[in-house]
Amino acid sequence: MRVVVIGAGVIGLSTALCIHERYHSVLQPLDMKVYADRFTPLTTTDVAAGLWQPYLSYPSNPQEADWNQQTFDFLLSHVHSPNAEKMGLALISGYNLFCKAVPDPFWKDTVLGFRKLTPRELDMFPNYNYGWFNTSLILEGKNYLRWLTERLTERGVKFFQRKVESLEEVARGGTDVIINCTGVWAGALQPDPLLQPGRGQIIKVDAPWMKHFIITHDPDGSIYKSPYIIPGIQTVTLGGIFQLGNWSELNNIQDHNMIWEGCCRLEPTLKDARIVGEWTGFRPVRPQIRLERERLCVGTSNTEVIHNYGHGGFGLTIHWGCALEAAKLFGKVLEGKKLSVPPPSHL
Ligand SMILES: Cc1cc2nc3c(=O)[nH]c(=O)nc-3n(C[C@H](O)[C@H](O)[C@H](O)COP(=O)(O)OP(=O)(O)OC[C@H]3O[C@@H](n4cnc5c(N)ncnc54)[C@H](O)[C@@H]3O)c2cc1C
Ligand SMILES: *[C@@H]1O[C@H](CO)[C@@H](O)[C@H](O)[C@H]1NC(C)=O
Ligand SMILES: *[C@@H]1O[C@H](CO)[C@@H](O)[C@H](O)[C@H]1NC(C)=O
Ligand SMILES: CC(=O)N[C@H]1CO[C@H](CO)[C@@H](O)[C@@H]1O
Repeated sequence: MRVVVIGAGVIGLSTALCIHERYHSVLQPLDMKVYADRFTPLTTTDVAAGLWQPYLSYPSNPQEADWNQQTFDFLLSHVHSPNAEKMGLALISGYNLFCKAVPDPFWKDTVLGFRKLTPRELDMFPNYNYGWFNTSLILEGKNYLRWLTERLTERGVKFFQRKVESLEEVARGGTDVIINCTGVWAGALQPDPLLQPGRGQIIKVDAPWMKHFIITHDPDGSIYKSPYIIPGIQTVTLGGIFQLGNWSELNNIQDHNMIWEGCCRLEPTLKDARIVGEWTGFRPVRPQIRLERERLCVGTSNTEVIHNYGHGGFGLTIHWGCALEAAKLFGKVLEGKKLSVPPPSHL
């Protein structure tokens, strides 16, 4: 069985690992390759703050709520393992701030200790008068991609730096299953009018005294367009930019000033923080994640494609649930190819 995974962000590498873990013992040999034109530290995943945090509104596909929950449970089960530090995984608590009362989010029972802010807590944030406190998880993309790469390398998975021009070219190479995890660039391989870039820009600072995340929410309800501060393992991410449809990969000075001034207003001690770096990235925005099978007929070859892209501003938050779903689809492909495989008991 020859499998090619396109994409080396969190979605590609976690899907590759999940499928390899579940099927390598029943498929001898399982020849898996990862093709990508960018690897860590140059992917969108490396730009993300890595907070476990769905959007506030219930997803239009209810399965996405389950995939978020499965990812939180998977990560929580690892948070006290000896691997957690290498994975870039840690507990983190913090504040969500609003200008007016809002309904509780659908994930309030997923995170730990969700509650509304008290008047004394709100006194710390003069421009806001409603909010939540909870404990969640941080999963830093850079560490996590390195960790996933090590696990895959141990399993004999091979990595190739190349740009895939078409799925057909990969199919002609004699691939049985292509797993398509190309993020915001998926549209270049197969036009997808539903997929758009949600441009973000972030500043990373050295501010080890910041121990809580602080996320403000725009009164008009649009997500990540107002200041947020998210401490990671080494540095703190400052952001608040979300521009739909903008493909500019350059850091912009107006955006820089908006982030810096907004975050310093929220947390004046940041004025003294040293800037470590600044990055721009594109959230793969889509009304729903595309996670489905498609058969590709090229000449005589019969290649199956499993698509897994369009994870917006919550790819780290939802990745493991999606990897589990992709592994289920992979099992169905095997059944279709009459490689009848007993379903692994833990799926
Ligand atoms: C500023 C910002 C902050 C964010 N913060 C968070 C957060 O706190 N929490 C959270 O959960 N999410 C966050 N996100 C969202 C998260 O980063 C994305 O949802 C996630 O990284 C998407 O992962 P991916 O693997 O699909 O894409 P990517 O990481 O972009 O990986 C795509 C891969 O596909 C490869 N590829 C694409 N096309 C081709 C091709 N034709 N040939 C070969 N290779 C190809 C690329 O080279 C790359 O390896 C944030 C995003 C941004 C921009
Ligand atoms: C891969 O997915 C992208 C979107 O993710 C899509 O545009 C592209 O057509 C897919 N490639 C293949 C070969 O299916
Ligand atoms: C896109 O972003 C760039 C960089 O921030 C900016 O200069 C440009 O005006 C933006 N374009 C649109 C259409 O928003
Ligand atoms: C623990 C945690 O932070 N959970 C949630 C708390 O609130 C933020 C703000 O939205 C959410 O993103 C987190 O998922």
